[in-house]
Amino acid sequence: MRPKIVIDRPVPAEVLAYLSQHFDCTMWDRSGPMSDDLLYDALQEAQGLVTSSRRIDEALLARAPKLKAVSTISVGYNHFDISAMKARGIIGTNTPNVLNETVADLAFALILAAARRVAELDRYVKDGRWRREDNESLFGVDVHHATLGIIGMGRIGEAIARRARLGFRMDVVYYNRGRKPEAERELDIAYKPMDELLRTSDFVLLMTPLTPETTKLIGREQFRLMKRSAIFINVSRGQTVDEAALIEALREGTIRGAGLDVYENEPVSPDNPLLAMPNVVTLPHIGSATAKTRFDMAMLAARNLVAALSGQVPPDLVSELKEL
Ligand code: 8YV
Repeated sequence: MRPKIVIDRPVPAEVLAYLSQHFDCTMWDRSGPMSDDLLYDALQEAQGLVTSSRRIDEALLARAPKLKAVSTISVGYNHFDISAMKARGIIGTNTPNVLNETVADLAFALILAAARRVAELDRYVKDGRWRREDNESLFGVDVHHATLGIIGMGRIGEAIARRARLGFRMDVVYYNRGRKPEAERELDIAYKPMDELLRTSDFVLLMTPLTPETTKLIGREQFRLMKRSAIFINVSRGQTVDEAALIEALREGTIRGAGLDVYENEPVSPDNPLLAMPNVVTLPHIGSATAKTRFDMAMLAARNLVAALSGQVPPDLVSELKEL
């Protein structure tokens, strides 16, 4: 009998067809999330789960007695409770690399939009408020030749740095848990201690995975170190920032503006003060969201699950679960 798996969100037909060659698949194909109760029912007999952001903790694992592997369609796996998964011997996989360039593009969209006030001025034109030819009140700040500070120099960080150096002739400094000598040489970027990066950057960009060490990494103290002209960009996870401190920093003019793809709570609440600030560009967590990249991520997640359930080491086994 073929193993049963659950896919708790719609995936492209080609990906489902591939999975169906190997497994008996139950896929949630409606819009909106699959409820916990329906998922728990489906998980009774399942050996595998494909998801993208569902919390994989003891509460879920206790309802999934036959589960062996969870494959997430995301590079981030902060929704994996690693110790709960380890305790039950559950394998976890993610989808690194296929999204690097796509997320780097989006990071630059936020940098440019925040610096040149693209979203705010789009509204200005469409509202019919453009009356004079030129107007100082519409001026922005330069991106080219400015200093970009990247916190988190992984593969996406490198793709952002490459765009900044080659395309915009920016100075790029970075902070990371460990230094990256190869990236420093290849991209001509410089490592800086965090405080120095915060003090000297025109754009501070957060691209770090969410871990206990990076939770609220940027708070009131860090915003105070930044230039008053600094623009803060977050394409990592909302919880890496103290959102109340960010709101305060923007309100009080401690920094100039922000470009955000992620929030403490998602979907962001319509009454979140960030949404009413003209100097903040807000996107709905779409870093990797192009049709091609989302397809590639879903297919990679499928391949990871096929490997995991056929007794091979999946290509993208998450490192903390490697010694299982
Ligand atoms: C995912 C992401 O699409 O890969 C990640 O870590 O943040 C996104 O690309 C998102 O997790 C889907 O919920």
